[in-house]
Amino acid sequence: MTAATAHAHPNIALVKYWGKRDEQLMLPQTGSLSMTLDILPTTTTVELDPDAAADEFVLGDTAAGPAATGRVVRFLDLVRERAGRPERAVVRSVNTAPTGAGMASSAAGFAALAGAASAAYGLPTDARSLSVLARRGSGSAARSVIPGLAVWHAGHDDSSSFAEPVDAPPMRLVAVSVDAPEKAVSSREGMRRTALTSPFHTAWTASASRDLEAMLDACRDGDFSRIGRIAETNALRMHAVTQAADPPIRYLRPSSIAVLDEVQSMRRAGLEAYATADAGPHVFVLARPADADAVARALAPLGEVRVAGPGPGVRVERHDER
Ligand code: 2P0
Repeated sequence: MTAATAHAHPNIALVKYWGKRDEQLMLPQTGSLSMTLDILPTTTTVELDPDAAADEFVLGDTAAGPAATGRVVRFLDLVRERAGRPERAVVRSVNTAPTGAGMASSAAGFAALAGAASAAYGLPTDARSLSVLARRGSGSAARSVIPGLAVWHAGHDDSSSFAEPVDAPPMRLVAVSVDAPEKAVSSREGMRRTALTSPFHTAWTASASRDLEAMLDACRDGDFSRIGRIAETNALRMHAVTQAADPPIRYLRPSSIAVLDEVQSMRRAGLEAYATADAGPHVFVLARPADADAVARALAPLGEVRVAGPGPGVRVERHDER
């Protein structure tokens, strides 16, 4: 039997991905930029079993449900096709993100699965190959392969759509998990509905492309204030385009808005911080390292706070063949 284990972390986009150009290949309409975090890692082991008739997916201590298992099996089918190997596998994944923290994302999960499956089936494990492969499981997983700040190039075909590192000034993200129900509309469905029905969708893709260019400039200049302003504006534009869908999609809850308001008043009081939020109610606040604790203290009454820094990319451990 051959087995491999990989570790990966969640990432939060500072310029968001919200729309696919090709659902089959998981090509995004626009590029995006994110920070891979140093908290809440996922560890995944893939063990090939030549005698098994089907793949098995164990999440934590229990067998995963049919939807999650189906996504893993489709991903392994792609790996088997690329590797030219037929073996089925047992996939064991341990996610340290507590349920409801808003970071039980598929990004860390598919980045770790791409790493472990590539090593187990004998595919290349360099960052670019893993980023291309992880993308096929979940778009944002392409970015969790990369440490720290990562730009995911939209690309024009399978091999040109991958993430790579970007230099940026030292920053922290304060995760604020608010008290609110989890999203009712998945990102995948949300993106689809937005593209099909939101009259602002064309404006969104144009502005997201401009935001990415401006963000890359700001990162090159090491300009924290500009990075923060672009991130907050871009996030609110993403929420605006989803709210204009039919039926409307609203991910932000009153408890999320309270955090956005508090971040604005912090700035007025001279503490520089900027907010972003994904397809859920939780808010992530960008701060300079020296300000992160003060920002976390100010936001603690509004939710459960965790201070995250830039984290490592995917790490692969190959096990001995037995
Ligand atoms: C992002 N999100 O850039 C955006 C912003 C959520 C809001 O990528 O369909 O799990 O698997 O490619 O990557 C979440 O969507 O969606 C996401 P699929 P994914 O982080």
